This record gives sequence, C-alpha cells and structure tokens, in this order.
Amino acid sequence: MSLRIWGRLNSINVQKVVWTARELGLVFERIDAGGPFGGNRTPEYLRMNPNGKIPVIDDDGFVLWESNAIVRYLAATHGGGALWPDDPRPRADADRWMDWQATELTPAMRDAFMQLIRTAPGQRQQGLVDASNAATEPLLALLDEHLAARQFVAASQFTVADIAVGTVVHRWFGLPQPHAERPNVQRWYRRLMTRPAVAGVLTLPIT
Ligand SMILES: N[C@@H](CCC(=O)N[C@@H](CS)C(=O)NCC(=O)O)C(=O)O
Repeated sequence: MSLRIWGRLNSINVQKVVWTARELGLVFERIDAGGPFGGNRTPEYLRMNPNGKIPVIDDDGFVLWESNAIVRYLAATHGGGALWPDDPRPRADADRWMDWQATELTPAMRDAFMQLIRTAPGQRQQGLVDASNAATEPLLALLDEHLAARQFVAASQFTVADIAVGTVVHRWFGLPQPHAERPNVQRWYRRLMTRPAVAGVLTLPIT
C-alpha cells in the first residue's frame, strides 16, 4: 500500500488525517504543502484538488480531499469498524459530531485563532477575537455538558469524532488567552493527549 498525504502539519485538517493514519498504524508519506510551503496552486495539485486546499491524499491512485471524508475513508478501509463503527446508529453519532466540528466549532473559533496566532500583534483586532470567543464558548459549554457522563464524544468508544473535535479543542486550549473552566472537556482532552498516535501531531507548537 502506498499512502501519500499533502499538507503542512500546523493545519488542523491535516492533523486530523495524520492522527487517524497513526491510530491505524498506516505507513504513509507526508508532503508539506500550503501556507509558506506553497505547492497547492500548481496545475498538478489543482488536478488532485480543484479547491487548492490541503489536505489531499493519494491512496494507491485513489485521490481524495476534504479532511473529514479522508478520515472516514481511512477508518473504513483500514479500521475494521474500530474508529468508525459499522452499526449505522453509532456511525451516525460520530458523523454528526464531525459535521458539528466542521460547520459549527471551527468557524466559530477561526477568527480568535487567526488573530492571536497568525496576525502580528500590532495588527490584531480584539473585536474579532471577542466575537469569536463569544461564538465559541457556548459550543464548548454544550460539549462540556455532553461529556459529563461520557468517555468519548460519540458512541461508547474512541472514534473519528474524537479526532475531529479533539484537534480543534487542542488548538482552542492552546490559544494565548484565558479559558473558561470546562472540566469534562479538559478531562477528555487530557486523555486524548495520552494516546501514542498524537505524538508529533498535537504535540507541536500551535502556529
Ligand atoms: N473543508 C476543508 C478545508 C480545507 C482548508 O481550509 N485547508 C486550509 C488549511 S486548514 C488550506 O488549504 N489553506 C490554504 C493553504 O494552506 O495554503 C477540509 O476539511 O479539508
């Protein structure tokens, strides 16, 4: 098997894919692309992903983009139901939280991240940070309540949903600003960070 992953490792969408590949024990090659590495607007790259975005994978000639679709594909082809349950209901539960990550949580926190990490101090707009925090905190309160009596985000096992939501929560907790107490999210997050597969992925500085 030959699996190639394009994307710089400080992208949460690439982190999800690499974390999943590591959970599954896959052998893969990662090629830095996007951001300062560039390479994602060339004709060859755009043939793989017309959006010019990272990540993209090539799995023995099968090319796929959209990080959550890639995560589910890898789990489906190499996970044997371990990361993405075969039973439709727990599977839908995991899918639901992945969609929540992509359509609710990530958009809410994006401005706080972009301002506090990717914008020079003199050019930061605190108003954007404040609005982003105001949008994100209710979502984290919801997640905290959800995790009160659970070990994992979906189903009753570690799934792709923990990976998708976990990468974003990791970034959120890494932002240099005060954080509200979210004891259940913090307990879950601390357990995620003990997984060997996060090494070299979520252990890197947030940039
Ligand atoms: N919905 C897409 C979003 C992909 C995306 O926005 N990728 C960003 C990095 S996180 C990107 O390619 N930015 C341009 C760049 O890095 O040059 C996914 O989940 O894969």
